[in-house]
Amino acid sequence: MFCFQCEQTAGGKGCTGAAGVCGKKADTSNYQDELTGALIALANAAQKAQPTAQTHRVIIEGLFTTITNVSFDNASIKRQIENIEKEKAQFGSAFSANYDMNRLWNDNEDIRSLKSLILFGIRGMAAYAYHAQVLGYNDEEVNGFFYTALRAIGEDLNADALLPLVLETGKVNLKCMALLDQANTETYGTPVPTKVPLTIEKGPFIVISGHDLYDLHLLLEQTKDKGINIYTHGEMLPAHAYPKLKAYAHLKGNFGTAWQNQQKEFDGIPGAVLFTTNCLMPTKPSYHDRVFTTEVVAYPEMVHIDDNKDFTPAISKALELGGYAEDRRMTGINGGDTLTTGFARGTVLSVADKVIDAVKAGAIKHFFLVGGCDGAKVGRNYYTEFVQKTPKDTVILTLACGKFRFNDLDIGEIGGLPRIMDMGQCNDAYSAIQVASALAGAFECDINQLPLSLVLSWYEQKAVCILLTLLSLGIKNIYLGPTLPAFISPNVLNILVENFNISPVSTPDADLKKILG
Ligand code: FSO
Ligand code: SF4
Repeated sequence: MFCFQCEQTAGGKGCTGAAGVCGKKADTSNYQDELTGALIALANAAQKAQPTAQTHRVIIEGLFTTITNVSFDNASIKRQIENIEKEKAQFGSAFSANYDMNRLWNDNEDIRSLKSLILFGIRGMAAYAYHAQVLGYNDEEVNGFFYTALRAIGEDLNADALLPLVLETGKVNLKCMALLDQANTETYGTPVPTKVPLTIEKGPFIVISGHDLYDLHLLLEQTKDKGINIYTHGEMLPAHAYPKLKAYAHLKGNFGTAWQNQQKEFDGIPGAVLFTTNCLMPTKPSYHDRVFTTEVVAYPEMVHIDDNKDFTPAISKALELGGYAEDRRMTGINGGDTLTTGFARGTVLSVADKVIDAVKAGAIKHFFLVGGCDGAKVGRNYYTEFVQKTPKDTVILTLACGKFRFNDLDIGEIGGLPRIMDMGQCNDAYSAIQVASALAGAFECDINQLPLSLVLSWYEQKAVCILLTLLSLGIKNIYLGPTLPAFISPNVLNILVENFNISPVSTPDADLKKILG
């Protein structure tokens, strides 16, 4: 196996040998490569034909499956490869041979780096396209780009040809995040600021993790009047802010913190856990029997809820386990009892005048977007410390699961608004971009001239596509950590530094000093 797509890759270089750091076994990794090679062939075969909605679906599901911490299950990956072959066969004479991913892994390091940015970027984007699709939202440009990008990975292209495609990946991902934003808000309403308790009430409960609001909605419907409470986990936290989801009284609160703590937090949990997307970690025996997967998430011998979305197995398990005997007070990383979410573009833009006045009056000196993924590295304390050290006249916008490092902190308010504002999931980077564009418009300047700094944390491939989106918008001076991706070669890094002045995070004090002068 060879895999270097995530931040925790072995030795900061690549996972090889029997298994990856994430627990993905060598044979699973090889099947995922085979799947990707088959997708490239399908994209080639479909070039002169008319791909159907089913072809799009097969491509999107295939890419989504290979994201870190999504699938550990060879059987389901093999089924997907068969589906790709079937789809390809339909295009008859346009048959093309499957691409051997080792050609990519053994390529010149700059070509490999640029193609990896494209491949990992479209993997992340595919997850967003998937969530939009299940709500009935599709975009031809987004769908079409998956084929273009896959074909490019299989072709002999030089750096000059690949570089524009890297930025194009980011540009199309902006469209994809906009599509998902539209799907989520038109279906479930505009998020409103919402306080989310961390206490788990006594009685049966189900914890739902991941990004898919549609799955949460179906689960809420199937569990109402059953005496089961529902708690979000990880990236599902922002769901509490959507009016149509919030309306369910049994959507009670949030369980635990970010993904990398799940083996500890789910240890012996007396409730069921449903994973709708990443980030699933290998389970421990104390809770293996109560974890359920759906969509493309899969784990050997774990009950998978298929497309008919009958959550009965998880519901029965929750009832059987019965939950805690008494209400259980849980806290965030820093001891806080509640988390606040729901500061997506709708809310922030509705108070834009107030925010602009506060900036003009000097009450708000600077905005930070401290967002992205969490992970296990010790160095990630940087983000907690950074937030704690920001001056009182600054505002922290945040999104994705990295915020669990600091979202239970009370660092005060400015003009009636909390200083930490959670904009939502990673895909809600779209909201942050909309807010930044609106501020730039109000101040008649470029986004780069705003008193705004982006301090980002990455872990998996969704962070890759979002980073590419920010670069495609010409956003400069991004701080990225906890370490730079292994798949960025020194030459490609030079390009990023020269054109975008991207820099690795150093220490909170040094970076704050640099930013605030
Ligand atoms: Fe995993 Fe976290 Fe949202 Fe990342 S839960 S690590 S950018 O935030 O993607 O899925
Ligand atoms: Fe290693 Fe990350 Fe790949 Fe898992 S996803 S095998 S940890 S690089």
